[in-house]
Amino acid sequence: MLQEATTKLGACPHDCPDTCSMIYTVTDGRLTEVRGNPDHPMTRGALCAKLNDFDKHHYNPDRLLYPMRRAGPKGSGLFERISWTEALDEIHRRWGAIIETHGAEAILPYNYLGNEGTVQGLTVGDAFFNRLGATVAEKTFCGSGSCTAWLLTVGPTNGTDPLSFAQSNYIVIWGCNSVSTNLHHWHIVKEAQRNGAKVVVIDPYRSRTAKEADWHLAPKPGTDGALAMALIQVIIAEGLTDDDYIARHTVGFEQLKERAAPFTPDYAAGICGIPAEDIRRLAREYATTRNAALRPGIAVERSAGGAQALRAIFSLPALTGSWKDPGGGVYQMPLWEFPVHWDRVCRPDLIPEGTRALNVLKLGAILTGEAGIEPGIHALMVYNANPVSNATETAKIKRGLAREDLFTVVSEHFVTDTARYADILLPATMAAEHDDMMFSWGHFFFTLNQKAIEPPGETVSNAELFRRLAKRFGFTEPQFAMSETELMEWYLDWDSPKLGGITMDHFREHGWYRLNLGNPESRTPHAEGNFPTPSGKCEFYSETAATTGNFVAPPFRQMYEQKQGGEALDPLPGYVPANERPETNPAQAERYPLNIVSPKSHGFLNSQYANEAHKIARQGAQAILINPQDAQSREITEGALVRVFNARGAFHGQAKVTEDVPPGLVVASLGYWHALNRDGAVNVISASTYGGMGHSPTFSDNLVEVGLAQ
Ligand SMILES: Nc1nc2c(c(=O)[nH]1)N[C@H]1C(S)=C(S)[C@@H](COP(=O)(O)OP(=O)(O)OC[C@H]3O[C@@H](n4cnc5c(=O)[nH]c(N)nc54)[C@H](O)[C@@H]3O)O[C@H]1N2
Ligand SMILES: Nc1nc2c(c(=O)[nH]1)N[C@H]1C(S)=C(S)[C@@H](COP(=O)(O)OP(=O)(O)OC[C@H]3O[C@@H](n4cnc5c(=O)[nH]c(N)nc54)[C@H](O)[C@@H]3O)O[C@H]1N2
Ligand code: SF4
Ligand SMILES: [Mo]
Repeated sequence: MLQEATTKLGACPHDCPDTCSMIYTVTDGRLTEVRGNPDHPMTRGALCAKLNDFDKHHYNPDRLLYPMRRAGPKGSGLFERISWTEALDEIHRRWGAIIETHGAEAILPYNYLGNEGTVQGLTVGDAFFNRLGATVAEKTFCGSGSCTAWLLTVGPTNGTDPLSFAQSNYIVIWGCNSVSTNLHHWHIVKEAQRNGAKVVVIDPYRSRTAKEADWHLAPKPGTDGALAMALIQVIIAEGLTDDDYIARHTVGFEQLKERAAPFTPDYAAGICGIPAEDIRRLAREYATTRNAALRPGIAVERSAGGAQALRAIFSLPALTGSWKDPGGGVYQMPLWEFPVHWDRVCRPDLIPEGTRALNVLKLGAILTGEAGIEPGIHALMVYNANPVSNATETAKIKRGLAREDLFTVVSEHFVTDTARYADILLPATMAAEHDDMMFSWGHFFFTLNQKAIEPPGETVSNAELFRRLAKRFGFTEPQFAMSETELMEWYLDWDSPKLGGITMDHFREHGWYRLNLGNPESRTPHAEGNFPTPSGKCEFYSETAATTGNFVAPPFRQMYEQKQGGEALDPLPGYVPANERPETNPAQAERYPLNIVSPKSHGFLNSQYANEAHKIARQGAQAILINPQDAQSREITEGALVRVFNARGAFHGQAKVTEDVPPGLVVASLGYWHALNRDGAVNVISASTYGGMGHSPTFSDNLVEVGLAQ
């Protein structure tokens, strides 16, 4: 007999700014429907194309359901089933021997944002690995450069509320493909557009979002700094500044003015490729329209000068006084004001004194020994992450993973490109099978995810995985025995006024809570300055940049304040040329003349869903977008199989010959699996070089050549 359907409140687990509130329907113990929560002011009852059949994802027959041990050569994908006891025993034995011979720092945890929950996400294993004494992994794939730039300029503020964009009259979306990557904000932008707001998109190619804009401006990738400095130059030179705001709430105006002076529109046009007249018009329109908002995406940081460009962009609203307007200011990554006790989550106090930190953007060099570190890495544990798809220089990572003397543990939903190299594979639960509390980097809501169904097979949540490991290693700190619900209770700062006195009961009843940060319709957090910087002002000139120097912001090097700074940074924003552009690196461009950008796909979530036939069918095979001029000179026709390559590697895709990309640029979206492609995927060509700040990646700062496949 069929039972009545019941519902539970869910939250999307993905690394997506929208963090949707969901409703799980369960019938007869089975997840039968997942839909958007209609009560949630951002979700508004709708999920995106990736998640609208999320229930089916849970029942994918390819799911990893049991612990496995490798039963073939590394990378072969051949495994045999073992028990949890065998798996934990083997991990305990192998790690124990490595610790004895090489020290615990020879163990490297590699986790990222496969799940971004407070309990199951980026930080879930930190306390355990800190207690073990493993190398601390610095993970700066996403947002690190923008966050360093944000903290230096305006401090740890949430900035503008995405919901406030309903009040905006002028919206600049800068390096963000909102239609695909921030859909629930895009709805608000469209609403403002219908009410008369002008929507400007700044993107090197005609993205889905650019196609829906009122005005698309296409800078060459990695040249945003020149454009932003020119906007500052025009605003100052033409007297469009809010002098009272500048005098009361900013530091370093005179120095910024001097820095910007050479960036006339004509000069900047020569660098970024946008006509001078358009630069002037953008500056004038932005500065003279009240309620003018900026939405920079993550993509801007992905070049040598990305973070410096962002500091210039973050300076704009303080020059024009747009922070005074509801629907003015900047919507960046509003994660700073979530009241979470990150020190309890990560337990930095457990890190043995002097333990090294390694940045895993360099994973290939670390694993192959090229990085020359001592002790080398002998054990790797990957969870919430798929570096072979998503990290840089991935051919090198594969070579490192193939090392016979490397003991690799991977916790996963599927046998991904990375999981194929595991010595031990551990099966992980999906969202409807465990509890979690989501914070957000795209809005001001905490969202509860309730376990709705029993985990299939022998899958366990990440929190349970680390409970089991801690027990096997004999760790007795109370945290290692806490349930998911106990962890949430302990992690959240319930006394914070931002939580308005609520308890867990509120979440159980409603599913979400909006932080007490003011009404989005009238909210102007920096109308009177109040920037949480050392000076309390918006810092065009940052003393911290000069004295403390470069740093990696809390989310990316565990959630605690960075203690020491790095190399000195420029105290002012500015333009820093890209590493790999024909103008800045002519020698390399001789062999590899085209720039490549590799943004997010519409149909996958990073590498997730890219193994599901119906999702691939909708997204299409790996496409290489190329301008007709570049295609013609290479005898490439529409649909031809092409090879994209540089000295770091090569991958294949189908040519899409289109005016959507300008000459000199190709676009290949992220996510495709090596195992399902002809060979490799886009990150085989990506450099592991750091961007200018926060050890950000440089995914938009690479040169390649494209030719017909053999
Ligand atoms: N070329 C290029 N490269 C990029 C980017 C780009 O734009 N271009 N973007 C970068 C950015 S911004 C990011 S955030 C990174 C993303 O990099 P990743 O965080 O590695 O991305 P995902 O593919 O979302 O997730 C990785 C894996 O986590 C697994 N997973 C999901 N949930 C769980 C769970 O609960 N438990 C366990 N154990 N595993 C789970 C999934 O099955 C998936 O295989 O990629 C970066 N790489
Ligand atoms: N559908 C979907 N949604 C996602 C994800 C996904 O994989 N798929 N991933 C999630 C994650 S982890 C993240 S970080 C966000 C990222 O979301 P976004 O910030 O939107 O990042 P991207 O889609 O990588 O790039 C956005 C646009 O920036 C452009 N761009 C690239 N380089 C430059 C540059 O140098 N300057 C300028 N001005 N523009 C540039 C690209 O052409 C692209 O159209 O999306 C999240 N949402
Ligand atoms: S991926 Fe983003 S838009 Fe899609 S359901 Fe999840 S949070 Fe919402
Ligand atoms: Mo990301």
